[in-house]
Amino acid sequence: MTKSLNTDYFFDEAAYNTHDGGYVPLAEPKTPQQALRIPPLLKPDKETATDTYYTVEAQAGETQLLPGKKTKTWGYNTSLLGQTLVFAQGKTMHIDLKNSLPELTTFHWHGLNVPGPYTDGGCHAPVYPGQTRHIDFKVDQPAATLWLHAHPCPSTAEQVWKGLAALALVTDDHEAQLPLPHTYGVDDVPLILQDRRFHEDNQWDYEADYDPDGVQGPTPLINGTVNPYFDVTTQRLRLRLLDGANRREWRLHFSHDLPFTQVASDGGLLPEPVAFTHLMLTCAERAEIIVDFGDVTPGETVTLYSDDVPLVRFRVHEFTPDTAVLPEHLVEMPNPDVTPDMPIRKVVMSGMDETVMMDGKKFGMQRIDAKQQVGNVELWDVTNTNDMEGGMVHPFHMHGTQFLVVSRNGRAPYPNEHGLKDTVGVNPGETVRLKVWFDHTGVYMYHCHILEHEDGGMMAQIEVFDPQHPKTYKLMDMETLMKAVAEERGIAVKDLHLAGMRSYEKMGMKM
Ligand SMILES: [Cu+2]
Repeated sequence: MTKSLNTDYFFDEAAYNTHDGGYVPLAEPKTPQQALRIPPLLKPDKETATDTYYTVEAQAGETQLLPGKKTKTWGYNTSLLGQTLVFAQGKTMHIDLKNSLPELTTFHWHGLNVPGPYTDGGCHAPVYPGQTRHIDFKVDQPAATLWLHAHPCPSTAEQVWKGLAALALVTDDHEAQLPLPHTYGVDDVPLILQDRRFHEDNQWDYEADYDPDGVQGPTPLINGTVNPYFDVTTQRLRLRLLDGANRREWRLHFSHDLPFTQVASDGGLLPEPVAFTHLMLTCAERAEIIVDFGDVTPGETVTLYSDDVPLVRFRVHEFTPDTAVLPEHLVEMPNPDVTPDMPIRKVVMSGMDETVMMDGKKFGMQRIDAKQQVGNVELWDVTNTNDMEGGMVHPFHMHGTQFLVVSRNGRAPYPNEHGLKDTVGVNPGETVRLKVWFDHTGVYMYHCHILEHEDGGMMAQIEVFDPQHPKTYKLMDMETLMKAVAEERGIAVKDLHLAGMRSYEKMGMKM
């Protein structure tokens, strides 16, 4: 067990979202506490020793979030968020992606090592209303908390805001035999951290709340629950934390600074457990933490906060003493050598509001910005040059790979960044060096995961190629997408004004 206890958030305080011009502070809900919703596990259509068959249906519905009128929401196999998928390592998944929404969407598997761009489910893989797309892939990565979310250009942010986000848990034999809590919903509990603003009749209104630097709301929404409590019936609780918000950072800590142990990050187990009292997550990052209630008297409540606002109240009940001790070493980390003679790749995230760009350009769907040979191991230097008004942290995300964080401005990464990651928060004026390799060929997006920044163009794409087997890809184009969306809405293309398009329009650029 790591002896040192980390008590700070590590990120640059001056760049916290609390300093944004348009920052929306969280407020403690005034409505009664309710039991934390646990996303149900999705039942496979069929399962054999080697194969699992799922149907994932994007659908519109209504959800009782506040007393009074239900809120119109979207979800996967449910009215809000989604049912949780389980991907057992080594098995082949066969998934029908069904779109029962009134508009086109895509199904992106965030953190999953699969071929791009169609299986990966970015902007090039739209599923039109009433249609179904089928994907198959072999699960070939370690146990991890991944997620599924919509990723259509340029409406990713709006569709996620409406509710399109679900969990996908990769399992493997190594993780299963570790002394970690494993009972889903009882001592192994996901916490999808989001925020929303409720308007008249308890409805969400993305357009009304639009901010090109990221849409926020004052009400914490945890697994789609306003003001949740959770009944703790075991000494140790494993929380799978996901920053599923469009823009919000979460600065997490428990009442009385109860320490906790992080055991996994985005791509799976950390090489060693790390003890914390405070933990900051940027958009799309995940952390699995073990909270030990051994010193808490049954009957007491332990509260999880972000900054000074309560998120979840853990009501501690009687439990059987648990003496399990985590091993000092959790998993062997892959650390391949960099391929000789490869120049260091440079990526620059710049700007704020409508000026956001990647390498001085806004995203172009039909433009390949970089190429990397499959299997090659390269260093990527990812820089955030945005220092306007103290700047902001941009969470840099790559599709199709789990990378290693090598350094931050030449110094060691944060204590919980020694595992595989797919998203890393980059401070203003900082260069984060990554070690990047891809196992599959394809076209993959990489972008800021503040969802309004990616829709606004802080995004690029890389082709991962195999020189022995060159491929061509049918890449989507804006014209086709805009025509489809206009048709769905029964309006002319010229009258279509999706939020994400405004950043391009204001900069006089074409999508
Ligand atoms: Cu950003």
